Amino acid sequence: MTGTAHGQDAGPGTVEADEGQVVDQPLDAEVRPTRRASFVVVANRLPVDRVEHPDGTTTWRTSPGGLVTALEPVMHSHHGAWVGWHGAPDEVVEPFENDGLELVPVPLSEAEVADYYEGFSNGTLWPLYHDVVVPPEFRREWWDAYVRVNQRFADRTAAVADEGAVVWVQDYQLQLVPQMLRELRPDLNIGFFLHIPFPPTELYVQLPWRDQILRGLLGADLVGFQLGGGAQNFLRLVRQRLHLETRREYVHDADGRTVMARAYPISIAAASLHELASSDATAARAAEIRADLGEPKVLFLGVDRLDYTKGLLERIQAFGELVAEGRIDPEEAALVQVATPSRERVEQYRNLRDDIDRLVGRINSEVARIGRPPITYLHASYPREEMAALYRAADVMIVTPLRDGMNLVAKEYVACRQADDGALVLSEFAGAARELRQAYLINPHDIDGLKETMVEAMNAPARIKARRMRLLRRQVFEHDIDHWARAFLDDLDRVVQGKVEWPARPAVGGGVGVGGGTEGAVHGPARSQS
Ligand code: GDG
Repeated sequence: MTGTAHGQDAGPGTVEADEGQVVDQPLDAEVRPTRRASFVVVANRLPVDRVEHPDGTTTWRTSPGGLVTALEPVMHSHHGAWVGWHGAPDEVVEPFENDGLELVPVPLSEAEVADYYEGFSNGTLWPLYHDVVVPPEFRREWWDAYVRVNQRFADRTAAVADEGAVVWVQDYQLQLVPQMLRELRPDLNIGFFLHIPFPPTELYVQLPWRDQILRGLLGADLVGFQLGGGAQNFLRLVRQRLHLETRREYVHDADGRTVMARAYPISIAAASLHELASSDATAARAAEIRADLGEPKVLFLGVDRLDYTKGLLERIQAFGELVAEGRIDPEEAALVQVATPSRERVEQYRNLRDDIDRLVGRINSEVARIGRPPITYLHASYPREEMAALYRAADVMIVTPLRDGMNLVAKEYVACRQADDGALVLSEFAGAARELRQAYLINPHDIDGLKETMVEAMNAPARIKARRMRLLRRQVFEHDIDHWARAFLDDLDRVVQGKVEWPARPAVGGGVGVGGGTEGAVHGPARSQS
């Protein structure tokens, strides 16, 4: 397998760089979009990467990643704009059009990348929201940068959004944007979706800026979470910390607006991924992968960003012990682990990489025989086609996060099945476990349990696997990315059109909401005007 960076060739979604030019302007200069848009996505990163060619020319190419994978189909069905960082620090790039989308680059200085992105987003919020798997750091200069950069995102979004546009803000890096944007543009309809878990209140309240972030999110009309539990945590905090009235999924905000908080489990473009996996080229590549690995009877596969939340060490440890104990014969079974490079300037990620290198090296070296090592560890990023071939080739997919908002890899594996074969071993701490009940569910902290389940999945009779996979496939194909986006955008529309009634308070007992407010009153969720 070749570890090429994916998509090196110019192809669809590639534009020449006479558009998207670097200009000599301050970072906070006013932005001039080429046109205004009625649908705007705001995310930390633009869905493109710049490619510099040997002849000195540069192009922009559609880039991979969880969020991009998730939103691409939605953006293409709308004529929209996308606001996000273009990936290079200390550089101002003019808005440009790519593949029918207006792209609005948000510049970040080198220090802001360190403080807003690597610092507050990935050193404070990411671990805090993932059950403090590693200790979050609370640094005031990181928070200051987070506020400043969120304001810049809000300013740029306000410049590109048309009157009354729908703006969909994405994820934990931009939680202050809804409120900042509402202050600038009360005419906008604002949705926010959090891709990672929203933590239990006991953990969340550690955050020194807990109230500011809750207020930031409440600037949206609709706040979406992966799971109902996240929405519940948020609603509880809004009551406890901000003393606002909530009833069922609704918050009655101080300015008289109704904000809805609800779960929208994200998914994948299942049909198009299945089509890719079904092609002759993918079939040939899948066969080639198995041949290169020595035609194992059972091919285990792991695919993750290299992140401490993903349970990579637990999984590799479990596989290594099964090999050492002779319960997995390395002549007959192999593990391929793809670990896509991620956040490499953050210390904990560098440490994790070293730990995995050591563990894989130890396991492979302990199998004292000449031939292929039992673990093929690939610290690289691959094209979509190669991912589809890997998924197609694998007999047992192992997804073991310690905490994960959803986990798209689990759904992608299911979508790539050609028949009701294969087995999915899935952590109960991935959001996906709520929907994929027929997976082999495991607790990744319980290495013995994980080992038992890996053996069970490996040896399960075809008929048992088929029954499970049939149900998994139905779930994934019936709840795809279009379903997710439609559900969110339809609800956003209902909230802003005033179709969602502030629920009447139940007569006695029951009722989720507590707190002050007008007893029994029914408010239409008025759209706030300036
Ligand atoms: C966050 C949340 C939530 C990985 N390596 C390659 C590659 N990938 C793709 C996978 C998948 C995506 O990246 C990873 O998505 P996940 O959902 O597994 O995880 P996060 O990156 O942590 O995403 C997560 C998600 O947002 C969406 O809301 O599910 O819980 O943490 O699509 O296939 N793609 C290619 N080459 C690689 O080497 N092309």
